[in-house]
Amino acid sequence: MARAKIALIGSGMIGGTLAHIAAREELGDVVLFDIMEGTPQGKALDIAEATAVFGKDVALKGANDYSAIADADVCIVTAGVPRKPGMSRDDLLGINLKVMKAVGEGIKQYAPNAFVICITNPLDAMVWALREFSGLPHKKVIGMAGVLDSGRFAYFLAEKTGVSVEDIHAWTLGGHGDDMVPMVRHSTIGGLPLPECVAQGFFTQEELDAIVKRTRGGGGEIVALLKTGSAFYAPAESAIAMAKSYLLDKKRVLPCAVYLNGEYGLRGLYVGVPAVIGKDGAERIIEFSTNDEEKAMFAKSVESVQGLIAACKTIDPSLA
Ligand code: A3D
Repeated sequence: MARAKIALIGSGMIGGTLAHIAAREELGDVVLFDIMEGTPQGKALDIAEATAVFGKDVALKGANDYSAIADADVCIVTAGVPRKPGMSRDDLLGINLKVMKAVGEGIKQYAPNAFVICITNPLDAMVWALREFSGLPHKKVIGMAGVLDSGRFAYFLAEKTGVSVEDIHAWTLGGHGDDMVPMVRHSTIGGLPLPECVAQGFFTQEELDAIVKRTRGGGGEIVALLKTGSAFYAPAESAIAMAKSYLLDKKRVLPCAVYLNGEYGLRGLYVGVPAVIGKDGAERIIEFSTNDEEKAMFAKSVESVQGLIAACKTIDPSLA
C-alpha cells in the first residue's frame, strides 16, 4: 500500500515542526509548501537528511507550487501570519483571510479528497472561510485549537497536582479566543471531576480558578515570552494527533473546531466541541451537558466567532 501523503501548507515555525514530527512518526511522505522560496525546500532537505539518523523511511519535499500537493491525504494549513506581543488573534483576520482564499483554491484544485486541518488564526473564522473557499465537505475540514487549549489546561493541572498528564482529561470548548470555555465539570483527574478534586483537597477553588484563567491566556503567555511569534511545538503536536486519528481511523474523541449543524443549538459556523475523528473526518459530534453558567460562557464565545465570520463576509463579499 502506498504511504500516506501529508501536505503542510505554510512552512514556518509550526509547518517545520509538523514535518519533523510526521517524519519521526513515519506517518507518511511530506510535502512542505510555502510562498517563501527556499524555506520549504531547505526544511524538507534538512529533515530528509535527519531520516537517515533516526531511521525512518519517508520522503520529504519542498515546493512553491500548489501542484506539489496533488492527491494529498491530509493537508495541514498554517499559512499566514502569527501574533506578535500586543496583538490579538483577531488582528490577523484581514491578512489571513486573503491567505485562506489562495490556500482554499489550491486545495480545491489539487487535493479535493484530503482531510484538512486548519491552524491559522483567528482559528474558528479561518477554518470556516477555508471550507467556503475550498468547497470540500464540512466533515473533511476542521480546525485545531481545542486539543492545544485542553492540553494546556491538562498540563497546568498536572503541574499543580503532581499527577501524571496521562491520567488527566481536560476539555475546553468554544472559540479559540481568550473567552474559550474550560469545562471544569467535565474535566477529570483519574476520573474525578475537578469540583470533586477541590473537595478532596487537590487544590483550592482559587487555585483552580487561576488555572482556568492561565489556560484562557495560554497563547498570549507564550507570545509574550517569545516576542517574535507564537507557540509552535504544542500546536504542531496537537494537529498531528488529529491527523493520526484520521489516517489510522483511530476514532479518538478530540476537541476540534467543527461545523455545527444543529448541535449545541447552533448552525452554520465552526466552533470547538468534542468530535470523533476517523477515516470519514469529523464523524460524530459529542454534546456535553451544560449548566446555565457554562451555557452563558459558551454563548459569549460563540458570539465572538459570529462577529469574526461577519467581518470575513464584509471584507470578502463572495463569502456572504
Ligand atoms: P510562521 O512561522 O510565520 O509561518 C507562517 C508561514 O506561512 C510563513 O512561512 C509564511 O511564509 C507562510 N505564508 C504566508 N502567506 C502564505 C500563503 N499565501 N501561502 C502559503 N504560505 C504562506 O507562523 P507559525 O507557523 O508560528 O503560525 C502559523 C499560524 O498558526 C498563525 O496564523 C498563528 O496565529 C496560528 N496559530 C494557531 C494556533 C491555534 O491554536 C489555532 C496556535 C499557534 C499558532
